[in-house]
Amino acid sequence: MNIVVVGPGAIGSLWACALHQAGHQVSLWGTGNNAHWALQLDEAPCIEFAYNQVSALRDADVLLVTVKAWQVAAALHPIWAHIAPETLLLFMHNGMGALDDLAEHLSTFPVLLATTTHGALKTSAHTVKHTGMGQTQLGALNSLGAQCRFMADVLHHALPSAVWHPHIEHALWQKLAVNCAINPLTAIHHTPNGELAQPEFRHTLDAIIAEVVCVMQAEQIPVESAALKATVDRVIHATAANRSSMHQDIVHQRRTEIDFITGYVVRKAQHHGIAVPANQALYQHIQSIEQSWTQS
Ligand code: KPL
Repeated sequence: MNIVVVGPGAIGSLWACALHQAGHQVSLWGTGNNAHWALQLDEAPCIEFAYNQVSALRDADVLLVTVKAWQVAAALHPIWAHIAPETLLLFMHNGMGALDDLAEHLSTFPVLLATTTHGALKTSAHTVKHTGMGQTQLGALNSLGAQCRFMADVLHHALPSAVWHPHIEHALWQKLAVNCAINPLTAIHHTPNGELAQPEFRHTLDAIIAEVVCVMQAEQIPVESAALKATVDRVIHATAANRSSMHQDIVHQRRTEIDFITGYVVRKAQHHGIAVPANQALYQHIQSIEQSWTQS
């Protein structure tokens, strides 16, 4: 297949290399000015990708969009005109709500959403490490997307495991809940994920999760409080040495995904008239850190 990866950060680069190794014609689209971009995945030979080629966009069977949630609209704005209507759009990012303002654009394309637990780290502009095996779940955002279940096989063949989820919003909410619990706390306290297993975080973690569960129930997403707590604890242990993406963003003074993680829950809670004080406090705390950079 002709595949363009929009936003070759860590996860985008991992998929670009894996899909190339699986035999697809992959090219990259990003913010640089180069016509080619080399990437090396782990110890595999370096791959030379075509970069920012409009012809690749026009010929794309699949656009894999891996920019951060807050970058999606700006990344797609200059390229809409070049994408053929039958091109499958596959979005893979942390958080929810990034596509809400794009509904009109998206309605004419087959659209899929994906969430992955693979770990990837960009160790330089041209090297990416696959730091943890994971699972990718994908599913349809619209009825055109529902006809594209074959993409689960395409992804699975390139980077197992990948599975089709008939209600992808359920999987996205599960991941959102994990990110609500881990990301802001690790960013505020400057700790690796594993520190959250310490008893002093138990009360706050439980409060965050209980609030997210209430909002999920109001959104009619199937959820079980004890199971979600166990999932969060499992992720904390499995990624104990990692710094969460939000922690890394705060350290490097980059805009975080808070508006699409905790902010999304807070907005949904307001809509349903549910109080979410623990999440609200974390949301405001991260926002105030971000604002302090522009003020100084
Ligand atoms: O998705 C993550 C992130 O850092 O954004 C977790 C699961 C918390 C792993 O670090």
